[in-house]
Amino acid sequence: SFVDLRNSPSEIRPNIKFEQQGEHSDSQNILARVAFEKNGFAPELHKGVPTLGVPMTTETEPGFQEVFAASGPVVAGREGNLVYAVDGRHLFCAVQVVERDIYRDAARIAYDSAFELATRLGYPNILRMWNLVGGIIDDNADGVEIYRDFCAGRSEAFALWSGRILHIPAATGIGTRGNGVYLYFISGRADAEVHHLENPRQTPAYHYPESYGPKSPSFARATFADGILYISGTASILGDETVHKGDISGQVDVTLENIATLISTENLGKVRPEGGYSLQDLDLIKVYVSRPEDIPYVRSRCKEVFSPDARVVYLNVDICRPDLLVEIEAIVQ
Ligand code: 3HB
Repeated sequence: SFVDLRNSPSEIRPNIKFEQQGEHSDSQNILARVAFEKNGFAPELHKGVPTLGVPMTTETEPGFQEVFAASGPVVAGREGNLVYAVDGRHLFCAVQVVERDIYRDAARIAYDSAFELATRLGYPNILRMWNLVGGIIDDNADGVEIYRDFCAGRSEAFALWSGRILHIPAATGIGTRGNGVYLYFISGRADAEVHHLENPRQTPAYHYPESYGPKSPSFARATFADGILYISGTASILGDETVHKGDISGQVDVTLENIATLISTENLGKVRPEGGYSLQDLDLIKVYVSRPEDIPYVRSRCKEVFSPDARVVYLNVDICRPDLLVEIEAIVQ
C-alpha cells in the first residue's frame, strides 16, 4: 500500500508520500501532486494545487500519486508553461516539453525559464529533479539518442545559470510509456544547508566522457538537505561503464551495492554528523525495470533487502542506456 498514515508535515521538510490513485485524503497544505498513470497530462493548477500526470504505468496497474506536503501557507501559480507553488521554504516547479523532432533547444528553454523563476522567487537551491523522457533511448530526427539530445539542452541551461542556480542536484532521468518530456523539481532558499554527494564507485555523471553524448548528464548521485536524503536514480554502473549487461541478477546486485556505498557512513558521514544509512532505511522507492519479465525477480530481491515498511513502486519503462535493466531511486526522510 502507498498510504502514509504518519502524515505529519514537519515545519521545514518537504514531506513526500505516495498515495493511492483517487485517494486525495488531505488536499490541505499540499505543495504539489504528480500522478503516475497510464496517460499523462500537462502540468496544471488543480483546485489550486500544481498537478501533472506522467505516463508511467500500464493499463493493468492501479497508478499512484507522489504528493509533496507543504511546510507553510502555499502560493501557487502558472507562468507560461511553468506551474509552480512556494511555501516559504520550498518551490515545486513543473513543465512539459511536448514531443518534437529535436529536444536540445526546448530542454534548454524549459530549464532556463524554470531557473529564472526559481531565482526570482528566491529558491535557487535545487534539491531534487525528475526528468521523465519519452522515447529516451530512441533516436531524434538527427539520429542522436533522445537522452543525449535532452542532456545537451539541460547542460546548456545549467551552464547559463552557473553561479545563480547554486549547484547540480540529485536527479532521475528515465523513460516513460508516452512521449515528450515531463520535468519537475523542488528547490530551497539560498541559505538552506544543502550537500550534494558523489559515489566513490562511480564517475561523476557531469564528468562522463563524450562517448556518452555531446554534453554530460547534469546530476549528482544524492542530495542531503533539511535532514532528508534524496538518492538519485542508481543503476549497474561502475566508473562510467554498465556492468552485467543482459544479467538482471548481477545488475540488481551492483545497483544495491552502489546505493549502500553512497549512503554509508564513509560517504554520507562526510556531511551528516550522525553517520550513514543502510538499505533498510530507504523509503519512497521507485524501481524502474526495462523488461517486464524481470519484474517478479526484481520484486523478490527488493522484498529481501528493503524494510517491510518501505513504500516501493515498480515501473516498467526504459532506462537511459539500452543496456541497463534496472534503476532504483529512493528517499530517506
Ligand atoms: C539524469 O540524467 O538526470 C539521470 C539519469 C539517470 C539516473 C539519474 C539521473 O539514469
